[in-house]
Amino acid sequence: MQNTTWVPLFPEQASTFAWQVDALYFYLIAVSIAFTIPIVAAIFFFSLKYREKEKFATPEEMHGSMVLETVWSIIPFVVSMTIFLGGAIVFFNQYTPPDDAMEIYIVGKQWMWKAQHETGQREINDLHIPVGRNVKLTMATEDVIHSFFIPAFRTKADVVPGRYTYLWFNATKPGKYHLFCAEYCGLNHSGMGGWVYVMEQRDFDNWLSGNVSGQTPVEEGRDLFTNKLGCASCHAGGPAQRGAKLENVFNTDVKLVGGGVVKADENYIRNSILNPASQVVEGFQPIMPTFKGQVTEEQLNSLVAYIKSLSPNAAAAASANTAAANKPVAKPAANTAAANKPAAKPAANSNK
Ligand code: HEC
Ligand SMILES: [Cu+2]
Repeated sequence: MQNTTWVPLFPEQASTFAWQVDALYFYLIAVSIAFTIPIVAAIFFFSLKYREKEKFATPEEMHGSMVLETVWSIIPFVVSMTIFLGGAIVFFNQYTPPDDAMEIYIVGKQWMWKAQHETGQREINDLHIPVGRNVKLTMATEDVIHSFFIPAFRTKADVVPGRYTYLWFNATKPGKYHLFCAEYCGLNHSGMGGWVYVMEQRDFDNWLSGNVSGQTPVEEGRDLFTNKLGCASCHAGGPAQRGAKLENVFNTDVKLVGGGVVKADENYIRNSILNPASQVVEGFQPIMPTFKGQVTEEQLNSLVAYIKSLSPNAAAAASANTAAANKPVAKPAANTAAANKPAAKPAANSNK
């Protein structure tokens, strides 16, 4: 079955998560049915069996049953734990982007989705991605809360003002899939959507090279950093600089004035640029001006990409992994199972 699914009314299953989410969903329905039917049956049965047969009858005294109580405590406990475990495993997997993922920056805005690839290509309301690769979206919004939703991938994440949120997926079949905004965001909310194009790696490479790209995010970030925003006047590098060291800072623990320690991830860098006084690096004065209101979300993405590129170790590790992941995948099914270790149930893949 290529363009339909095994369940009527359901969108196609086109990512490694899809069958897991569906399986969990049907499990919940099965559990609900398994409890509802006996309960309703018991209501009818008992209301008939114990209906009033004579006026003012005195019922027999009952002293409870240990066995009954134990059974009806343990069974629901086990059932609810399987729901919890299943949900937690799928959730954890969905919201922990793998390190080797190809990165794409997404900016939501009333009422469109803007995407930028690592190579610089930009697109609006379209997203081209290769099949069988881990793709990580780093998402921000220029205005209100939006929510990035690809039903066929069974994944969704809110895009929240003032911070980055992430989404990742691994598409399993080439095709064209709906992309929506799933958080009511004003007048044209319903029009805020488009298409995700999942392509064979070769077609994707062609698409990338066939599309004019401006500067890559890293190049644009460097330009902003050294020329347009004057960050380099304090962060030029070397011992004499007034600003904190930015080289090799990404993904390390940074000590802050006041004793805290934070991990220098994308949200930290973003916050350092917009609210520098809120997290001051140990040993420095809070002299860095805020750049709030002076940079767009897209420029922020570029600055973050540039600062990440100053940590070649973190970056090299990532790109080595990317190169490995680049190789055509011979057996997508095997890949799928490996990518979803905890819940890998190859049998469920056979529904494709
Ligand atoms: C007036 C000098 C000055 C300018 C201009 C400046 N910074 Fe800073 N920056 C600092 C100082 C001082 C610190 C360390 C204290 C702090 O955390 O606020 C810092 C800290 C940082 C940090 C956290 C670094 C770490 O090691 O944890 C980042 C990221 C950063 N700056 C980025 C930028 C960017 C991007 C720009 C340009 C948009 C910029 N800075 C412009 C002085 C400056
Ligand atoms: Cu929206």
